Amino acid sequence: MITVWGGQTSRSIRVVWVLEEMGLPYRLKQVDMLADEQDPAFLAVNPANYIPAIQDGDVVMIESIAIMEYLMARYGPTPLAPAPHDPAFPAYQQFLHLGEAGLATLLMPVVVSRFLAPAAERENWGASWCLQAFQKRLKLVSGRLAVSPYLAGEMFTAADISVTYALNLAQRNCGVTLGDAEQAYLARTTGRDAYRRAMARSFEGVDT
Ligand SMILES: N[C@@H](CCC(=O)N[C@@H](CS)C(=O)NCC(=O)O)C(=O)O
Repeated sequence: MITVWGGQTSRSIRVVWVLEEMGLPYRLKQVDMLADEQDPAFLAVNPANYIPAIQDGDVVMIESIAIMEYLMARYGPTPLAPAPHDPAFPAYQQFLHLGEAGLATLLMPVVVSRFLAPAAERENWGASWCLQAFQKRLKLVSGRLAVSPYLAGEMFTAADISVTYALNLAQRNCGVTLGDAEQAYLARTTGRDAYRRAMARSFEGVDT
């Protein structure tokens, strides 16, 4: 059984969403990243103390996109991951990684400045720069959605799972206003049954 260590509104939703799309059994353990003390069992899995992480038999993995790629490769094939010879593959690969490396990562300084920094440090140059860089890179998503319903093309893939998390985070916690095309796109991706199940599981509580 795959164990996912995650949190309710964290990047673990990407992992749980992939598991739900693929119909794989898993159990979910909630980690409170703001707690003063962390569960030693979790720290044994990820001594760097961040989520998501998975345990699958002897395999331990950290980093949401890497975990998604592992699950799709180990338990696929799945339409979530187009094969390398598929014409959709280059765009798939690009947007799968853009979602974290190019978008969500830039939002972390914005989130911690807004919600965790001392009042005097909330408005800071670094966080403003990150937000501007995010807006610039968002043009890649908007341009793609102007010509296709999903980021890899006609079909929903894991690239959409990756980028949907980043767009939701931007809207929810960073004051970013998305355009009509991006809103319609989010309605398409988050309207999927597997997303609804993943959200329900993530908010359900702790699996033993
Ligand atoms: N690049 C990592 C980012 C992970 C990350 O930033 N996780 C957040 C929750 S969504 C976290 O645990 N933050 C607390 C920390 O880093 O101390 C991934 O995609 O998994």
